[in-house]
Amino acid sequence: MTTRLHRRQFLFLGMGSIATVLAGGAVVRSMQSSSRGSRPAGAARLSSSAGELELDLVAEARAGTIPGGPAKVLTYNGRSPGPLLEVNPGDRVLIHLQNRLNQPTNLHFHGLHIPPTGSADNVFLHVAPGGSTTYDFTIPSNHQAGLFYLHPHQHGVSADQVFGGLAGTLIVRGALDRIPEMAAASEHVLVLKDFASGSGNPGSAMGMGRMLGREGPLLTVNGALNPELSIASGGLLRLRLLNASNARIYRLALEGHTMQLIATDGGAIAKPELLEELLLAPGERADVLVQGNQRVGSYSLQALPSQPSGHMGMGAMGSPAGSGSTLATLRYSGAVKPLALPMALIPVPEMPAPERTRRFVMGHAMGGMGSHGMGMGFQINGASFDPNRIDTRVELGSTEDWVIVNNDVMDHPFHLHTNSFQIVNSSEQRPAPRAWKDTILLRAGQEATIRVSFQDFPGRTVYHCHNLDHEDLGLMGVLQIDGKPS
Ligand SMILES: [Cu+2]
Repeated sequence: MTTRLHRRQFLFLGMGSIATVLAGGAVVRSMQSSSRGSRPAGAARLSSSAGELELDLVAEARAGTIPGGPAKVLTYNGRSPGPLLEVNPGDRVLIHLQNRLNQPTNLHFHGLHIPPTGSADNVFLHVAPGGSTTYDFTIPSNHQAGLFYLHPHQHGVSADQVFGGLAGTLIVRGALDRIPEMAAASEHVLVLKDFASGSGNPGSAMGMGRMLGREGPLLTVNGALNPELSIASGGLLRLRLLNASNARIYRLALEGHTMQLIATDGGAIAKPELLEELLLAPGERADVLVQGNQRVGSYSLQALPSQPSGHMGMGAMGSPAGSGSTLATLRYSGAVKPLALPMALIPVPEMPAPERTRRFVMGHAMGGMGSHGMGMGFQINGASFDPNRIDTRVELGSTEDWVIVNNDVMDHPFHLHTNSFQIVNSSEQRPAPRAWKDTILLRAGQEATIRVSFQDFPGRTVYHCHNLDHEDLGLMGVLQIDGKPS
């Protein structure tokens, strides 16, 4: 049975500013392919029509096609990454998930502000091998435009399944896309994911590899090695980046070019911010604009050597050594009348004052605390994940500051489900613009304060490390949001 949401859901995410942008002469990107009725299997992109997106999503292992890559890749509808879904605020989404894996699975809609319960973003739902279920939810009418991430969240095997290839993307269209300069840009979604080499064993890692979080040596973009992107001289390229890797942290730079940051995990920022390079931890997204203002030629999108903290000199297992790796190649092709950068994007409202502050300390303990008896248990505030225990109880409608402390020798990207947050304080030196985030990287020894309002949706949800091996080994807590939806 599925729960249907007939009610429109509302949340506070700066609607006043969206109305201002709409009044400014917007261009609506036209929607392609209709899904209603036809539900084409195997399509690379599926867009909603008439307020609904319905699709079958089949999770299964297929023969790998990455040169030098694993013999088997885990796919959605035969693809890794799976189809790109494109919806509008207010749309109903129906996903018929079929599990053709040999282990249970489920879906998490990373970053979406939808209920954590019923048949929506419910990570406590499990779909047995051979089984199926229907995810059925409505994108709130005032949801932020952004890039969101579908992936399995089956505790204990999340990392196996994500490292094996399961990932999907979902775009919510909105005011950001209607800003004329944005509408004029050409857009590419880039799913960054590392794969094991053919000789590696992608599934069920044990011991150290699992403790550090598995990284593979093959750095793919949308499942391909070094794909080509084209940009016109004078043109504007919008790159929508998702780190769908299990553990790898990317330090990205585009040869010969700067990037302009326009959106973070949960949506747009107020104005473009110049970036020389971009750090992207697992689960994080970034939207950048690139101007085609250099000499005609080819330029590489590079993954520069990251600086893992890891006191044991670890955290980059399987990383290419030395200088950067080329992830993709940007090639100039044609010319257009030079396009300008947008001057203003979407204001990010200041959050209400917090009603209380909590502290979350991430670390690990030796001695079989993990749910899989690996002799290693990751913990938050001294406890490994237990789905039957509520770790944190908050009131619907309240605002809190959470101090997240990484007391460990490894890096931990902290992710909160259901509600986006703002970073109010961090050990990073560089001041960051106010932004909507759902994942924040904490290097070993770092701490940060995030501010979150628990809006619209009561129920049980989770927060965890997005190094998914760490999550599977216990670095996750249960959040209960008490209250009645308004
Ligand atoms: Cu971690």
